[in-house]
Amino acid sequence: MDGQREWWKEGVVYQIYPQSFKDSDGDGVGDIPGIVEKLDYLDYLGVDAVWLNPVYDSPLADNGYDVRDYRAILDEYGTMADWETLRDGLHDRDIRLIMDLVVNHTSDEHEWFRKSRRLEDPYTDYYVWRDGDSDEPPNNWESLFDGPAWTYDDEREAWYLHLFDPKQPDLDWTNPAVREDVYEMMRWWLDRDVDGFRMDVINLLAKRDGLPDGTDDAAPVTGWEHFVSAPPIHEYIQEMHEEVLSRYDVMTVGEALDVSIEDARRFIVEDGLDMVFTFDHMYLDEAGSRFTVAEWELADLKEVTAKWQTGLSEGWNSLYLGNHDQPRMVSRFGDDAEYRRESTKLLATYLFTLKGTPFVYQGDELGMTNARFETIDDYRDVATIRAVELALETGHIDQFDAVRNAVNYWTRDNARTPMQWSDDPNAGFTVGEPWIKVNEDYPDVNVERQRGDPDSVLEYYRQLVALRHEQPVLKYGNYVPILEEHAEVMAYLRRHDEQANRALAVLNFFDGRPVVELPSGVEYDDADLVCTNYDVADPDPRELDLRPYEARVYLLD
Ligand code: TEU
Repeated sequence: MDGQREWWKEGVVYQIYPQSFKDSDGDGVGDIPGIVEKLDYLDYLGVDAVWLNPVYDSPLADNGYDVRDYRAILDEYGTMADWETLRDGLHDRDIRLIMDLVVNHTSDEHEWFRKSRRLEDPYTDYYVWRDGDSDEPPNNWESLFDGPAWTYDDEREAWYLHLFDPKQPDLDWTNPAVREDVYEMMRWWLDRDVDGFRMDVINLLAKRDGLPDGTDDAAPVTGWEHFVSAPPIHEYIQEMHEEVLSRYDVMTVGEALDVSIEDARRFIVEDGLDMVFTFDHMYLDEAGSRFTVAEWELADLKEVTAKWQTGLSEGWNSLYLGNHDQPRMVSRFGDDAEYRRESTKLLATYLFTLKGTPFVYQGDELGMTNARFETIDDYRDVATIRAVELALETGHIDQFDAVRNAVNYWTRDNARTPMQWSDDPNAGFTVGEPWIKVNEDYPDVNVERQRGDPDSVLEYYRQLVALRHEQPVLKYGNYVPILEEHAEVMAYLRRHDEQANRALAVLNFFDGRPVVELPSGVEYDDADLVCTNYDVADPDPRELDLRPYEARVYLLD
């Protein structure tokens, strides 16, 4: 059952990281007028919505995920009037605007926190404060950015919780006044015609009553089981729905770390979110720390794909292979050297032919790759810098070189290098000094070069966006895996229960040349090849002699 038809089930979302998209004034930092300059590019891509990473006033300790004022635009990014111009420019082109909602924490420079640490009412209990000895944190929880999740505040002479950086204190969601203030802020934006929210770490808002010590040794960080999808998280989201979301026609997608199918189902079916971002596929190459990398296995990718495609039957999936926190998808799941183009197209085909809403991260539509950072000074990401500094400090590593390759692989800065517009200096991103290194491959990989070239990754993405719009079976058809045991090829059908037409995707995930025999029992006589990343002389799907990273999509009548 697909429930109602909705625009966000039928469309494609494009994610913009404002700091790195386009700089209009030469200060080296992307900005809102820069995005406005590129509205026609978004229109040309054909996307239906933009998810804008945070543009709120912020000291940028975590690039905007540390909000100082929810109702103001960061100076470097522009003004509220610029934001309105962007919103209207998007709406004029029938593109929706999804804002980032960051309400697990604020910046420590937010007025609420400044007053809270001075014990000023009504803000005294807006954050998770605990009294105690300055040398003994209230519990053993660790921050997702390394080190303890508690910092002792000399001003208030108490500990405050921060699941991320010390400059990102966690709000106390048990306090009804906090919740009401957040809801009011959400209504404030919705009344300004935003079309929805991407909700940052939405399943971390609730902390288990009593804040017990973490005991799960296998958890990514200590305490995990007490703040990831912990009670009463579902009650909070239901309340948010009742108080805010149900009153507007909007799209929501909650970032849900380590979420189970059952919790995802509850967030969507019972609590009223439209989608969640899941992480199983983002954990496939993890080996317990940011200083190691595991090789991902196709069998595992097939397993997690099937798990969510078939497991969330009452809800709706979000589909993504990269974002501003992740390595570039082609450097991770493809081959970013010899088969950069082919493998990017292959991954894009996977993304666009599954059931759910595809999210495209800026630059992926060009096949942008991980960057090469030479020294620790090249990094900008607080998570990377903290991890390396702490490891050096504690003697866990004795020099950066020992972990350079893994750090280079994982650093969130890979996704944050400037968008590559042309082969002008700095990829046409800025005429100034960019805030972060530009990826050296820009003379080759850029919009200007790819636009209009029928073989380019960019034109391939456009074709996929259009295909998605045109073919109901790609939107609503169910996922039926085939060739499940094949070591190199992933393949599946998309099928409507009530209609005869189907789609077939065959994806060679490696650089070999597998010969594939499709299972019998499916009628291939009227197979129409609608999308592929190679010239195909013989489109008959019964004779599949695949080339490296070859992808084919057929419609079957
Ligand atoms: O991300 C949540 C999160 O846990 C990731 O940052 C994760 O730690 C990272 O992927 C390392 O693997 C969200 C935002 O997307 C991220 O940019 C913020 O830094 C974080 O929340 C805090 O707001």
